[in-house]
Amino acid sequence: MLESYQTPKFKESQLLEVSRELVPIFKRRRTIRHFSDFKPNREIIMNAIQVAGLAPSGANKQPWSFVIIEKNELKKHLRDLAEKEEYRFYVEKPNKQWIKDLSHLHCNVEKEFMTQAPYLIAIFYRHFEIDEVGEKSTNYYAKESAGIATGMLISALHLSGLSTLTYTPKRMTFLANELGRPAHERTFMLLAAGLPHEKAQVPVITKKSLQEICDTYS
Ligand code: IYR
Repeated sequence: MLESYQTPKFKESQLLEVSRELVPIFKRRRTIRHFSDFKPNREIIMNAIQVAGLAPSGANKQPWSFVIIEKNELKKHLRDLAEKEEYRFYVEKPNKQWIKDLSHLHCNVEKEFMTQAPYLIAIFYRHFEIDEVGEKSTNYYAKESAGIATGMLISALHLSGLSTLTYTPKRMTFLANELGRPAHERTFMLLAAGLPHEKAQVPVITKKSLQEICDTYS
């Protein structure tokens, strides 16, 4: 079934101006690793997740779940497990090139943000669904769909004034296990959200220019 669609909000004469305004707003988005202990209203997180849930997905299957973690004991427990994984990554089985590529980002085994950030959002995706009678149905492009939704989540949080950290331990099955997720869910990433610590610092990095990332055939 189809229904008519009234395109969004702006007059044709405003489109260019609006698009230009977005650039500096998103230039200010940075991943931060040190969070303030101020806890923003949970509804901000919920609203951003609602935005994420509006993302396009393969066959509109919406193959994602978002789990908000606020409890201090749970954050501490997940941090301990994450640091075990990171010890393996950085110390026990280091991939020298990978670690060299990360050196400018100042990350290490310690994952202080996992207990510091007021909110951790674990994001899961599913390659298939299982209904009440155990019947399976396929999802399409599940990981790509979760990636798009996560991008929208990060954008919504940024526009709401919150900062985030995208955290992807090399092996992240511990997250699905500890959170008691269904066996067919895969962990996509953990997103920390909150306000930056007043002494937060970010690495000096550059982004590729428009010319470098964009080719035009006009
Ligand atoms: N998961 C590790 C390593 C790491 C990997 C990538 I790719 C990064 O962009 C940053 C870190 C860690 O979080 O320290």
